[in-house]
Amino acid sequence: MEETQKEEIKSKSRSMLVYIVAGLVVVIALFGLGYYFLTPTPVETDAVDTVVSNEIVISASEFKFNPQEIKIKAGEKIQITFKNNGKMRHDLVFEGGEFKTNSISGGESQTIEVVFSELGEYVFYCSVPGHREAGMEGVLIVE
Ligand SMILES: [Cu+2]
Repeated sequence: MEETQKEEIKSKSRSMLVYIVAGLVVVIALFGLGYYFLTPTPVETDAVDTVVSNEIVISASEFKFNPQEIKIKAGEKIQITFKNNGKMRHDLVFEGGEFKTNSISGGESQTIEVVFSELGEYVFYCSVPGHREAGMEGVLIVE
């Protein structure tokens, strides 16, 4: 073979390599896109198992809750987000002790899930000593 022919073959095989690499990149990109578009958006496990029909926010400050009266439907799962907008630590405790949050610092929040099956009125309060007496009390009405 002559030198020029060899050179030609070399350059041909080089450009073929470029095509193969480019092809691979395209295929990988398509797989990536397909994966991106076909993969279902992840759903939080909770959202699948549990239908949260109500979301309530109760905020606390010195020394009251807002709102102080809440109405919910019996037997429904209720998500209560307790926000401490005050400066001191506060918590949210439902009388009976079945549902309560942790004592959290000002600026923090905690979400709990509650279910009240029995109709009635349930008092909630802050269990930090002295706070309930100072006015941190409210009522949850289950209807
Ligand atoms: Cu408190």
